[in-house]
Amino acid sequence: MSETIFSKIIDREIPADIIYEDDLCLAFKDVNPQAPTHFLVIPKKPIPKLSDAEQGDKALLGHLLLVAGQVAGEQGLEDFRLNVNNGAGASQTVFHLHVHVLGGRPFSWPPG
Ligand code: DGP
Repeated sequence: MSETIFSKIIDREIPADIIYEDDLCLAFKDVNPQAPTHFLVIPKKPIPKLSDAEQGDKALLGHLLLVAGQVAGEQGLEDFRLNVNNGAGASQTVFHLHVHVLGGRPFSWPPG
């Protein structure tokens, strides 16, 4: 996989407002927030998009969701929305798997 802006954040080559890190993943504030609270949870493993994940990534994917919920709580969110864009046609722009976590405002359904 070619290097992305997110692998540079993992490697501390470019700055980010990192709010959580462990051996498997990183959470940091989105540079272009779409809600009062908007952060991203990314695996350190460079999986380009969700549909590239494999059976061996099962525990990692579960970990990303658990971390998303835990950090949302730490950020003071009770209600929040998770979003994963898979592919350019679904508005994915950075091809390193990431879970958007948004909160602090009402969300409508269905999403746009
Ligand atoms: P997506 O469209 O799902 O690929 O979302 C990519 C998100 O990544 C988008 O909401 C903006 C955010 N983003 C892009 N570049 C940077 C960056 O350099 N730093 C941070 N913190 N966020 C970024």
